[in-house]
Amino acid sequence: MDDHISPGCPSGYTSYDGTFFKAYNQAKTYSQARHVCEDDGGLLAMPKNQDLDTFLVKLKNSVDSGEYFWFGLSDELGEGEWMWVDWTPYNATSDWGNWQPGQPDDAFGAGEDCVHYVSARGRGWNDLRCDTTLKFICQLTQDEGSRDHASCLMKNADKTVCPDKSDGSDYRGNLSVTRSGKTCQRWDLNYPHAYPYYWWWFDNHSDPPENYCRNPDGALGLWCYTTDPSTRWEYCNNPACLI
Ligand SMILES: [Ca+2]
Ligand SMILES: [Ca+2]
Repeated sequence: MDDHISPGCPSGYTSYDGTFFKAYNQAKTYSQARHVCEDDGGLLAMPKNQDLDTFLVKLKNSVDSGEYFWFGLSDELGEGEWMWVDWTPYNATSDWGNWQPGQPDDAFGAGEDCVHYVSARGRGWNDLRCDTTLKFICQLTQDEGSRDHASCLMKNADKTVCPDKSDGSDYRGNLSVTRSGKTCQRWDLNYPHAYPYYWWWFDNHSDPPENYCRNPDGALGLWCYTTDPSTRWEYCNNPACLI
């Protein structure tokens, strides 16, 4: 079934403010994590302001609230010379940050040069040895990377699946992106938007509850809840065969 989905589209990314993010549920060193993000066509996530930081905390807690997650900030190249993974300099004393009290402290003999979120039991950022294995958060490169990702999802939707009904209510294809390019929220998840139609899904389908565009409620066409916290739901483009 997954054969329809092109290997060129990294899966599981969530859109926020026009950029796509994914919290990986597997532990890697900082450098290995950076490579995984690069293979997806992106970078480790960069929470450069409070709103994005708040979003990323929720995202990683929805994947695993008990673990630490790397993001893209380090002083590997020079002690105290902090740099975002896109090479933007960061001043740990004057720039906005969400450090835990007393951090960064470059503790332990070999130093601590890579930054991560602590678990939901605490809060904020801490520097840690870069060879520690932690879970991690990637982002697709702003603008181009995210635009490519949205069009990649659209292009790879299975266009051979045609609904008989013009409102798409019997559509069972794998389109999972809205008209404006936002990734759909899974029907069985309550985040970022609560009260999805998962009851409908489980009553009517034996498919796994993916994030495909559907019309469960007599709407004018296919739609989905979106993974963008600022857009609760949006219509999807009807499959080409419906037009
Ligand atoms: Ca350091
Ligand atoms: Ca530390």
